[in-house]
Amino acid sequence: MHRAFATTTRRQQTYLDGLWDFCPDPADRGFAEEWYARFPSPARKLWVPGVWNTIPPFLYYEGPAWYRTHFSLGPCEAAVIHFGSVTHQANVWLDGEPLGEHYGGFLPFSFTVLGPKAGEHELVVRVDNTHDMTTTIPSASLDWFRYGGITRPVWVEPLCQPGYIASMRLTPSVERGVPTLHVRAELVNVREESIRGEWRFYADGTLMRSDRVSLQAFGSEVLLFAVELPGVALWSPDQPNLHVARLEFMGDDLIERTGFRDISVVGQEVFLNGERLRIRGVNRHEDHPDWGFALPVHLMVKDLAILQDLGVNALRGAHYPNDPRLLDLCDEKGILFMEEIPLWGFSSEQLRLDILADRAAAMLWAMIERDISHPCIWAWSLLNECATDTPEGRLVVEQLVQTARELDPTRPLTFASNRGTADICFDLVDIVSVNAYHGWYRHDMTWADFLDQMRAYAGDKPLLITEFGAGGIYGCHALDEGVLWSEEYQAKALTDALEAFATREDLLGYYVWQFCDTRTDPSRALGRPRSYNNKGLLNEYRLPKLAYHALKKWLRGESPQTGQSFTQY
Ligand code: ADA
Repeated sequence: MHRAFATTTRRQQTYLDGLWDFCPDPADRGFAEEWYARFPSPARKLWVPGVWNTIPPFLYYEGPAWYRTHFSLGPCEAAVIHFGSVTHQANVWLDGEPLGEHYGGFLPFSFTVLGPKAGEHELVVRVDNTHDMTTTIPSASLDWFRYGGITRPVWVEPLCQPGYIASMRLTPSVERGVPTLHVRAELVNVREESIRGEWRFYADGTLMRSDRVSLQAFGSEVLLFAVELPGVALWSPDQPNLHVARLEFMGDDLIERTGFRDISVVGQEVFLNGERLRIRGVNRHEDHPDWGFALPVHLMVKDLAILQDLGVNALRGAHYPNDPRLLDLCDEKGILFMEEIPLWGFSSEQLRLDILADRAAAMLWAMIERDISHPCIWAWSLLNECATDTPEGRLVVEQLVQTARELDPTRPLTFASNRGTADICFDLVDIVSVNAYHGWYRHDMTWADFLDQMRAYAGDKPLLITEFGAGGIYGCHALDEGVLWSEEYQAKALTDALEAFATREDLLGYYVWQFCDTRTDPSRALGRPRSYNNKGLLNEYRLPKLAYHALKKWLRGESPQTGQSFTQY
């Protein structure tokens, strides 16, 4: 399944999970030797969805690699082949013929094949996870591992009728107190003759709208309408009420799930359904030693159970669009989510390059398009630690703000900055978000002074700490909490920061860096023992460190240092 619920009652969906033929192509010979038509033999086998960098001998392989599988189709009008995510460049062939290509890991794409023959088909994908400093997002400078692979499900949908629903985007909002759903859907005709049919839109099983529509030969029609649902229960972290929307057209249907909540920014505060919001969150990469980016669903369920045990109310999907199933689970559990594109650490020289600015806008668009219906998403983040203290950074932020607002005027926008008071882009967004590591990378200023400084700078906008934390190697203990890399040091640095935050009524909240230890780029080994980013509250196998227990106590209103109860703002 590519979602945590069924997305259709009518279409057949064949998931291509399994062992695919696999051939790395370090010399990049595959195109010239037409591997899409003659796959090298004998081939290795690799599990899809997955990454190749968890399996010797490909632990550090970066470059092109080819995958092949087979599937069969019965008689049908057309078939759609969906990819949940390929990191990062994908070129796809069906039966030796090119279907198309896609750039942008962590985001979905699909191809529609008209009139495919019934029987066996061969699907070949060339995946390239090469990262560079001038064309790719993310770039080659990273603090996470540059995994390559077909990292999320691939599935085929045969379409047995001429008209089908190509997409459905739901934007939930609460307008003048009334839960409202803005619907955009695209209906497509896959036949060479015009067709006419009825569409029907249901909310929680009740027919809300219907109409007849004519589609030209191979034509399409966009439906745009809003439905009001007065009286339906709102979504909130305490009561994550969800609602099901279903669109039907000529024997096809698509299902999406959503929830209604009102998010507004007023001065220094953010309100959720009229109540002052406080973020108590953690940052989380999609990473595990055995799975890389391609986390199985049971691990997502486990991670969320750990987060609930910890007592946080929010996740930041640092630093890229997360698996939609994780977002579905956050919707169900009432965990607030901040999502961002992997525009991480780009310099002004990079941001000046059109290809990067265009790719960033395209990725932002695709992320919002994919995830707009999730009630758990309370804000979009445009980037992380880029040159937002330069005019080049400002131009890119302007472009991204415009892109995001065009698609989703309902959610606040922000970006995570490490430029402090030198940042020149905060006026363009709704929330001032800062990453800061006092007590770890920096010892020249206290948290209290930093927060005073940032408050003065943020003026009448909400202030959010999108990252803070310290390194601690699991199992490394010291009698003295001043010993760097010990669990004791990490827990102390975290608690010091939390104590400073607790005195600030004007702080929207914080996200700890980070949920668990994550594999990082080998070039960072000197500052990253084990080649891991060791700032996790848990280690990479999800075993808790002292910092986990300290935060858990803190979130229950008990000071880990004095054991006394206190009130948090
Ligand atoms: C940055 C960055 C994170 C991580 C962190 C760290 O703030 O955004 O991805 O690299 O620093 O651990 O230093």
